[in-house]
Amino acid sequence: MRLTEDQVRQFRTQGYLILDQLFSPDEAGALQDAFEQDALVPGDHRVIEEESGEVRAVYASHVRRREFAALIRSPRVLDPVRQLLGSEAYIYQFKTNAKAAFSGAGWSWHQDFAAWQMADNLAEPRLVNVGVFLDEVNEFNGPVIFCPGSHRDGLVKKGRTGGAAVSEQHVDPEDIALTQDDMRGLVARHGLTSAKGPAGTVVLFDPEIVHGSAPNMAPFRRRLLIVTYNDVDNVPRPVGEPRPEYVVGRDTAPLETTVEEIVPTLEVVA
Ligand code: HL5
Ligand code: SIN
Ligand code: MN
Repeated sequence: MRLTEDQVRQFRTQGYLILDQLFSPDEAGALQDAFEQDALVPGDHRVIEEESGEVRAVYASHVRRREFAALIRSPRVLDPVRQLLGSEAYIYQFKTNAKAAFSGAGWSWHQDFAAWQMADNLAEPRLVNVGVFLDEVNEFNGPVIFCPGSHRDGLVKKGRTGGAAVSEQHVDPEDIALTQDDMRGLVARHGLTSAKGPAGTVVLFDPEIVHGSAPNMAPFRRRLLIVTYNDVDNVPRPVGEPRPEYVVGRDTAPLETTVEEIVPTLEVVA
């Protein structure tokens, strides 16, 4: 699996790239079922929305469910990731942002690398985010909105914004949110675009692209899985205690692609 030159150019200039239905409806169905089960497992890796009591995010499902272990090693994602990084890769973070129907809250405007530089003392933005749509994403259920090309300006600001209640489980984008003034300038320069498509669609995006999303007021949910791969030579050097392993992976061995299927093919018994 290799990206074309055009696709690589699009990723480098715009900071994101959509791969329409990279996974089949059957595969998306298997991932939905696996997530449904995994979202029942309580623990600090599961972030609950204060207002609605609904699940906001679930971290590290790839260590609990074989479907997600197969997904992160699938040549359909791992090959393009290594191509874009030009290096071997490991899992920095694995999360699913689940936006419940009618109530799922939004995510403030932010840049991911601002969180990882601040919280993990990560040196370089040598990561690739792979967003996998577990559900169809449309204009109604809170798609991720990108400020295309904004990754090329580098970090707009460093450190916490202040004001927001700080989550102990993860860095909520609210903690590092860009201001209205920041956004006015960025949008005047770059405009906005959103990532939409059927379940099974994948969006690759840069760790410095400015992004966020609105609440979900539609009667259908929007579960977006995001796998963040890091260059194996760019491991974080936290000052003090590292963050929990569910939020920042510690297995930095180069990932190998697998022939394992997300939906196992049935063996025919003679
Ligand atoms: N929640 C992530 C973390 O590492 C950071 C955010 O979208 C990624 C900004 O704690
Ligand atoms: C979202 O799930 O809409 C936001 C994704 C992100 O910030 O990584
Ligand atoms: Mn983000």
